[in-house]
Amino acid sequence: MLGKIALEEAFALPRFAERTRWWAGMFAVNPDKHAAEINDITEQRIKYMDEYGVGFTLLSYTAPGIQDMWDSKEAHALAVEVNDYIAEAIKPHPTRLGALATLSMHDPKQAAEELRRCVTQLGFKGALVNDTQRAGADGDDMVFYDGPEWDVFWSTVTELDVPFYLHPRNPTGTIHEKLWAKRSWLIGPPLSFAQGVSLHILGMVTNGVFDRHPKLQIIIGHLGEHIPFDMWRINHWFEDVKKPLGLSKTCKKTIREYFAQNIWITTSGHFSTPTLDLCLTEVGADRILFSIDYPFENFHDACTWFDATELNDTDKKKIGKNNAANLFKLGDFKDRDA
Ligand code: GRE
Repeated sequence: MLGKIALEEAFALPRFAERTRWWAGMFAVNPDKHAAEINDITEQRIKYMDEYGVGFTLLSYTAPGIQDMWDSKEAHALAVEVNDYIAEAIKPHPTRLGALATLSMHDPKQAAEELRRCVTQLGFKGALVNDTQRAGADGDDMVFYDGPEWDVFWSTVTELDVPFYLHPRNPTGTIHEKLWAKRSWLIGPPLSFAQGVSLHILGMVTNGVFDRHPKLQIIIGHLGEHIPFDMWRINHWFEDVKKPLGLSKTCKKTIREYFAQNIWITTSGHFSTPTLDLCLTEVGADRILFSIDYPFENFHDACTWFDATELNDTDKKKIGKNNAANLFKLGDFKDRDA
């Protein structure tokens, strides 16, 4: 399919070569290739897009990124640097490349203002944040965005009318030490990423973020971070047990309604037809977006899988490009009408 849109696609800052190597050491079989691909914005990336029928890519700063920085001043300064850097880099390619804002999530007001700058002055299409923000004197605290103190931020997101991508990061501090250190092969895509993001998004659901901000649009990757598989059981326990026990005070709608009205899932890094079929049943084609997860995954696997998947033409176009083009209000991009 030509003109696909991909939106969980990472870049790094070339000056952080050592950091890129550290992360690649956990997640890339060929760290040199990975480093070259993640630092490139417009050469190899656009060649792959042309080869595999990707019309438009939305770029975001790689995990764990700013969410790994517990000094709030340093975190904000780097977020601004990253946003200015990528705005400049994509400028010559407005019909091929867009960007999602990188944000320091220490202070809801500051995060809201940087998002506003990125959207209104730099033309960014939304934000991507890597799960909880590390905080505290030694980085052992974690800031979740599901409490009322974040209402000022979510109000700005809905006022700007842009989506927010809740992306995973690695477990750190005491959580890492107690749960993952002796099970380190499970860190990342095998388990920890989905656990982190599903806890966070379901925290937003149960703490009433979507009831207070009914227009808010949140995207999660990896075909829904295990939640679609658990939809029936979550719904059963919310409706039949937790709501009679008090959950109904903060969470008025059903989990399926939040997925229909507020939550999107992408195919990033999860190229399985049986899982996609499950998601089509539990979430529906109107809420699924194609993505790759480059360079942690590759164009070939993502695109040849999606192109060969048997779907009716309408659903394939929705998932491959139309849903994302509408959600991000994209203008012209390559092969939009192909
Ligand atoms: C990502 O950022 O999406 C990612 C990683 C590491 C491994 C897999 C992955 O940062 O998808």
